Amino acid sequence: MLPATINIFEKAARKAGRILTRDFGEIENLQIQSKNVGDFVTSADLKVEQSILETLKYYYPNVNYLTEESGHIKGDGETIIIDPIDGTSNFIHGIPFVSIVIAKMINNEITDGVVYNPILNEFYWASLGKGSWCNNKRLRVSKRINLTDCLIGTGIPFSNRIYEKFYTELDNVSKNTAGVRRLGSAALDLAYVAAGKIDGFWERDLNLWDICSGVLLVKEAGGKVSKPNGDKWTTKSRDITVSNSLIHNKLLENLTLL
Ligand code: 2AM
Ligand code: CA
Repeated sequence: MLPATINIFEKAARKAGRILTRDFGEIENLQIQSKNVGDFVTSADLKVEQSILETLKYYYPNVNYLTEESGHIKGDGETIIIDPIDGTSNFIHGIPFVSIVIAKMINNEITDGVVYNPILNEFYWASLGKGSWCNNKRLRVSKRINLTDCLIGTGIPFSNRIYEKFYTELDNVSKNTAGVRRLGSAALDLAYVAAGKIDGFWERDLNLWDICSGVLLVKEAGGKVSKPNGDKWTTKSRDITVSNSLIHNKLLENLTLL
């Protein structure tokens, strides 16, 4: 049986997922605005977020809400974090690698999280101490021990500040692994590490709504989460490295040069 929180998150995600899927089929009619260079918001992001908030506020009227499109909505107690569409650029281009993210955080610890891709019908969820799952199937990270056999995900930074550093790391990781993937939704990248599809992932300058659920998915599937310099990852960290745990140190060796 699903934990009660996940049950409610699933209800909100599936309802909002129908809006996302409908608009995915009509992408030529989307209204698109640019928040920053390369950072877009569509009418679908706003509608999906409103739908999720509407469902959740019925069950959780008094919690804090931290969302990608409305920012910090004041309240007290625990916080619910929402990214209505992670992978907005993919969405705009009709590439079905997109997800809805909803997570619960208590005292700066993620306790429950979902990542839902309504186009591919993949519903990932994790709850503290209850494991990671996708559509009723328990997830485990991969068992690969040699970095040279591993497929590693990443995201290309949007900030000029870390651009050069990233290309040094990309050069290292490309030379020492079986390949690098840049899929475009950090939330799904982390879910894919939890599912053992890819063996690790790193990216810098992300927001908590991109990675909140994914961090718990990776941990509950037996993987490891840290900062790229090896320090402990916290909900305040903007940079992240995750892996199947077996290759973690080897992967970090490629990231900590600068
Ligand atoms: P989004 O699709 O919700 O915007 C891909 O590398 C990841 O980076 C996605 O999770 C994406 O989330 C996020 N992202 C997109 N634009 C960004 C920006 N300008 N700064 C930081 N992260 C961004
Ligand atoms: Ca996002």
